[in-house]
Amino acid sequence: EDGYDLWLRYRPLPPAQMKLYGGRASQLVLAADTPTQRATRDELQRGLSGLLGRDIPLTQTVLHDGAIVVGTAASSPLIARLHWDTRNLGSEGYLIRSAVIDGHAATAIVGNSDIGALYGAFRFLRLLQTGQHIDRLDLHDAPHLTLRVLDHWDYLNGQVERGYAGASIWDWWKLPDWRDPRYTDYARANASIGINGSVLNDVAGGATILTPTYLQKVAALADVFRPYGIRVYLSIRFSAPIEIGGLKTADPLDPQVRAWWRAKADEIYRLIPDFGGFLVKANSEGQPGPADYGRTHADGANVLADALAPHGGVVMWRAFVYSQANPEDRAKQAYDAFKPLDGQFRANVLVQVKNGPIDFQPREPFHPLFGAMPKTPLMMEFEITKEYLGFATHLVYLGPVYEEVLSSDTMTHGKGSTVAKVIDGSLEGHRLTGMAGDANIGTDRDWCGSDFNQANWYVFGRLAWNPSQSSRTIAEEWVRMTFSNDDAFVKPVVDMMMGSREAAVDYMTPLGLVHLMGPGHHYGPAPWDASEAEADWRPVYYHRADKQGIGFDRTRSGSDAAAQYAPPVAAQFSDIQQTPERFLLYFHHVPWDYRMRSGQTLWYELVAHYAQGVEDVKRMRETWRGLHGYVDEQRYQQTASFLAIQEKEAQWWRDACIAYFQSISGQPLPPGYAPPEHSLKYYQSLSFPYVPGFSSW
Ligand code: BDP
Repeated sequence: EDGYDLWLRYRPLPPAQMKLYGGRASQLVLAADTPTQRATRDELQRGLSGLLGRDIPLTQTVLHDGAIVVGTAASSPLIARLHWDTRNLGSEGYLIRSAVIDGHAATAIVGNSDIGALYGAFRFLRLLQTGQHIDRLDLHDAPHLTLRVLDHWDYLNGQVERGYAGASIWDWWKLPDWRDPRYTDYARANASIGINGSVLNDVAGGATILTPTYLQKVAALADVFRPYGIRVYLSIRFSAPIEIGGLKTADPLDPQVRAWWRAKADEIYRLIPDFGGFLVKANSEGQPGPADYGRTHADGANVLADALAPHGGVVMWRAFVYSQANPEDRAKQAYDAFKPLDGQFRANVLVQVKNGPIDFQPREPFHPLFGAMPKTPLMMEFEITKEYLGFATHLVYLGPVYEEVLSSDTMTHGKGSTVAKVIDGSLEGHRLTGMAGDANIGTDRDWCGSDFNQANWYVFGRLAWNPSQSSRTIAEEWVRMTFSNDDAFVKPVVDMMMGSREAAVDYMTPLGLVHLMGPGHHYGPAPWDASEAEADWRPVYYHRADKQGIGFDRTRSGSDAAAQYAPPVAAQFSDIQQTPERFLLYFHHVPWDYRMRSGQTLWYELVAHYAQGVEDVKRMRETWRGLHGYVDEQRYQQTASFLAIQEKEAQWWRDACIAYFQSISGQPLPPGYAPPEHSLKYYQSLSFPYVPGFSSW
């Protein structure tokens, strides 16, 4: 097994389960008139025949017990006759119910739209894949967010920025004529977890994607995705009116520029009537933007919004901005730039905010913009690709990262004002809502660079559907579908996944440290590094270690970034006693001999966390070794080898960081902790000329 099938493996179930389900899957009754209905039929046939080991006949009517009746009241007279109330399902929800139809026991999978029925079909298959009972079903579900989108950081030349799973899966050269079957499998996988949008190109790409030639290619992909309920979106370059439009300016208030964007939007919608809209990275890390003309982010977003509005498109305008001219505290800048603009964006603009204020670190507090812009729909941006978390090989399940942020309490409307409620619109009454994930997909056979990285794509989609779910439950689902339903396998693997993020935090950036990674490529430890041209790209800028202590003072005596949170949260983060230790060095500069809650000194605890991270990875290896018999050889070996790499690199992180911080603190190693294997000089001398996913090589 090479992992290509993802969680849609559909291998034969154990005989006992097959028997249990057999009587409940005797025939399929559905219409196959539209592309989505045919996709639904194909998936159910593929899934049921795979899982149950026999073909399930398609019929027009219910002939005997065990029929699966699928569709909408409009597509199926049988469903229409049930007269079920489906109003709470919206346009993408579904219900699955055991019922008597034409005198026979049957299962009905019902949506208000073909897409709802398709989502229901995937859910029904998941029930079988995860070993659930299906004889007395009565469940319904509908997405909590409107836009559930993958952002591909793919360049048109095939490179994927921060991609560790091969090249871009979009073959722009052969499009639009050759539609690789992989595009359909991509759409199936996304639909199976409810993802309904795909931004095809990198936020830092050029304007070529908007030329007529490329729009034809984009339209071909949109055609492949449409039956699966997935819309395409494009990242645009703000200066496109100059680069491909021949204008002298891209000033968003210039009438010619406005007209250019309107005409461009009209052109796109002629080719792609359900085009989703634009994603924009502007005035960030060298990208052009409205500030080049003295205009605001709202001015920039609104010119695009006005062009898209007649067609129903949206703008996803990123808040990931920081000005390198003023690096006092990068963590404060997005809030400072965007908070004053609340209320100035058009109704079809979402401001897309990264989960934390720095940049997808192993751990950061939630972004202070959540809850701070009540008049503006804020869209969550998570990173699925593991840019700061060991690239392809380290086993780090990101569910806990996402869950930790989504369940954080912004306190902006009192207790219970979680980030999840900000982004699902319930806190501030927004109907337009969304979540974006920076994809980890490439041309590798297993799509994501490792089997376990697939879980991060999976959990992103499931949380975008409903951000209040538990990441443990989702991990368990994924393990059952991807590997095995055997509880003796599932439990230890889920435990291993759930602990994996904390392990990585411990061996990379414990106690609230951030951004200690190698400069530029972000691989491996480099806490000593001060080589970057920009102050706020240097690890030393973030940890601020000196003879006295370590950490970034973000209280009133420092940058006061803590004050950007709602008062109760600000008070907590400003008070060293109340700050959770996991964020200690993010908010405070702390003396090495500071007494931690354990009674030990900060220095002692720092070393202990680094050592713990390595121990955890050793335990993960042992766990996996104990599960050899449950997994096919190919996937077993890959994970085993990758865990060996992870252990080696966790040790490297531990040793390099301890060697460096010891050189600053001058403190002896606590008793019982082995000294680093090599000298600090050795770790500092390592170099990595070719690192995947890093655009400047
Ligand atoms: C950072 C990446 C950089 C991205 C940037 C972004 O290092 O490659 O372009 O985020 O999100 O995490 O725009």
